[in-house]
Amino acid sequence: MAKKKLRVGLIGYGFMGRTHANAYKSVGNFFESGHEPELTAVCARDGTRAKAFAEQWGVKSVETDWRKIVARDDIDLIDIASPNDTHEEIAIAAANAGKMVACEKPLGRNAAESRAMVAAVEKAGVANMVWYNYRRVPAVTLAKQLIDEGRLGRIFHYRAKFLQDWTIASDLPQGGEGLWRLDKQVAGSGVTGDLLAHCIDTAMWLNGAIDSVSGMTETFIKERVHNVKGGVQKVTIDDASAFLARFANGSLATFEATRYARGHKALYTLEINGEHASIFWDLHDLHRLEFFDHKDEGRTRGWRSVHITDGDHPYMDRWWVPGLQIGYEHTFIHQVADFLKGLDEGKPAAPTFRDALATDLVTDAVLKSAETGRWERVA
Ligand code: SOE
Repeated sequence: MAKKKLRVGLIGYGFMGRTHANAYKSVGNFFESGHEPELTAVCARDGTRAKAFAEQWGVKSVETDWRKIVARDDIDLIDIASPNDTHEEIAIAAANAGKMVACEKPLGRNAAESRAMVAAVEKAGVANMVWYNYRRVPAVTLAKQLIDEGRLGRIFHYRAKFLQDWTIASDLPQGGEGLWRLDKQVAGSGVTGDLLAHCIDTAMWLNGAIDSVSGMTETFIKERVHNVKGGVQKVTIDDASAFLARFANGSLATFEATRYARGHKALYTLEINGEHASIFWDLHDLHRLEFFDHKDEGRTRGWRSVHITDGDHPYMDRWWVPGLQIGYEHTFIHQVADFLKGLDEGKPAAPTFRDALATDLVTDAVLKSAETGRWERVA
């Protein structure tokens, strides 16, 4: 059967642009679908570098103005992999032009921006998704299956952290390429929107809605040279952010993210303690799920370290042979595969813009609580 082309216009060619391009190119080799992505255009302000990206990744054409790519008739999906301050305007224009929209996380710099984006895609009735890729780590997807099957029973605790150490140097500038995550005007917030947003998305997927939060943030380096504005400027992002939370299901949670945990590069861990069983997962060892089941026979009961590489594990029947693991880039391939499946079946692929708005409502509440010093309800 002839496949329907999904002509992608990719905006942004940085780290995330590469993960997305790789996913579109690889997905068809491993997952069947009636839709076949084609990298039709890439857009970036620097035409020479956009051209180099296009040559490397086999993208058919190059634009330097995102409005042109949105206006093109030969594009079905606009994929936004550019810095956070561009998401809202591009997503709304794309939806208004009737395009499907995929957007890097966080959806908006704050929930107000995300709300406007949700309204635009829902009004236009176009397919949409946000790249919260860690849901598609097979071990994390398996955790979701186990929870949904009731294997953990009532959940008491959720614990997540995302630790990095790349901004400790006080002479690291803020702003511009590779460093816009340090510039609040562009990023919206620091680690709250960049790292905790991942933890929150996974947490709400696994354990339901978050009702209220009590947060604290800190900016350890108060001033940095600004690559775009010039001179030494105040740093206004949060370098570290931690919060307590109450979930709607009555469970309690702690969340922590920082870029000042010397020695940790991307240590995203989560632990869930239920009445019957507990789960622990660590991004540095992403193909393992640690599982403790109290129902096991007492004398040999203990934490099992399950190697999530067998054919009956989520997504793994599409890859190599049992025992051989996959990695970070595969989470993006899985996300495209699920998006294509959604198109085949006429169903939305999660997380949609609306799902990602829920995350931004939590990050807004965390930042507000850090300011007020009070518990805040999630709007
Ligand atoms: C920040 O360093 C970052 O690249 C995030 O922006 C990504 O979302 C995360 O997956 C890895 O870390």
